[in-house]
Amino acid sequence: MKEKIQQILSELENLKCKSQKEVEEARVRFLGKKGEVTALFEEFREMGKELKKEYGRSLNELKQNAQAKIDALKSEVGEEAGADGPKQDLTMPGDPFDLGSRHPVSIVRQEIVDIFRKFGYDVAEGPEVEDDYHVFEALNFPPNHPARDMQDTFFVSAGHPNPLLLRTHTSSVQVRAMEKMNLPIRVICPGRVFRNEAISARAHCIFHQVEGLYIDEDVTFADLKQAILLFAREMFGADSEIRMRPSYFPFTEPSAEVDVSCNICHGKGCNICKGTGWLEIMGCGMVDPNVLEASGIDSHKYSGFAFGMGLERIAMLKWRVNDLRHYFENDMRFLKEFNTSIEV
Ligand code: 2NM
Repeated sequence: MKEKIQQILSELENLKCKSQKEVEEARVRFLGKKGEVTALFEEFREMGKELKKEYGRSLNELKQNAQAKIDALKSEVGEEAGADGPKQDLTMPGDPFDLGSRHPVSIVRQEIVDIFRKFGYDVAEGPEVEDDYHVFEALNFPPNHPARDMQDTFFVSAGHPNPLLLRTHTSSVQVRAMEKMNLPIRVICPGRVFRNEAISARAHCIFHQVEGLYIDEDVTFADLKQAILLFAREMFGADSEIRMRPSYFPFTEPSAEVDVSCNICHGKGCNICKGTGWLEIMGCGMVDPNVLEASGIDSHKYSGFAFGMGLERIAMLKWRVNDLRHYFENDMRFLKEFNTSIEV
C-alpha cells in the first residue's frame, strides 16, 4: 500500500496534459470509479483497524493531491484550446505594437500652415457638422446649385430651411471668420471635408483641405498671384513657376485654377505631369462681393482673395502616391514610408 501511494504521488507530480481531453483521461485513471486512487480506498475498506490508522491519513492526502493536480491541469490547458488544441503559454510575450509616425496628410498640412503663418496668416478651425447657411447660402451658391443636392452633400437633417450637413469645403470656417474677425483678415483654415463621392483611386468621400482668405482695402488679383507664387516657391522649391487658368467657383469672381511647374521633369514632360510640364495644385479667385456683403463686409471699401487646395492631392504630388485610398487605410507598410518619427 505504502509503495503504491508513493508511486501514484510521483506519477501525479510528473503528470502533463496537452488538452482538456487528456486531463479528463487522467481524472478517470486516478479518481474515476475504477481509478487507481479509488481502488486503494476499496482495499482500505477491507483493512483491519491498525492498518486503517496507518494509511487513513496518507490516503486522504493522496486523494486531495490528485484532485488538486487535475484542477490545476484543467485551468492550465484552458477552455479555448479545445479538445486537442495547442496548450497556451500565457507567459509568452505579446506581438509588439508598431511605433506610430506622422501621417503624410498631417505632414503637408503642417508645411502649408507653417508657410502661411510666416506670411502673417492666422489659423482657424470650425465645425465639421455645419448648417446650410455657412456652407452654401453665405457663399453665393444659388438655391438649386448641384452641390446642394443629396447626391453631392451628406445631410444630417433634411427638410429644414437651414439643414445640418457635413461641410463640403472649409470655406464655411472663413464665413465664420468674416462674421467675427476684425479687418483686415488673413486666415487659413485646414480641415476635413465630406462629399458624397464613390470611392476610387482619385476620389474619396472624406478628404482634407487648406483654404486661405485675405481681405483688406485695395486687395487685387496681382496680390493673389504674388501670394500664390511665394507659397509655391516655399512649398515646391525656389525655382517653381505658376500659371493660372480661368475657372469658375460660386464664391469667387474672377476664379482660376493654379498650376505649378513640374519639379520632377522641369517642364520637359514626364508621366506625373502627363507631358505638360505643369501640375494642378489649387483653385483661387477674388472673393465675390456678394460673399463679403453676406457677412457684413462693405464690398465697396474692401476686397479680398481666397484659395483652396486638397491635401491628399498635394501629398500625392510630393510623394508620387498613385491611389488616394492609401491615405485612409492606415496600412503600416504605407505609413512607414513617411519615416518622420513623431517629434515631441
Ligand atoms: C477654393 C477656390 C476658390 C474660397 C473662397 C472662400 C471664401 F470663403 F472666402 F469665400 N474660401 N475659400 C475658395 C476660392 C476656395 O477652393 C478650391
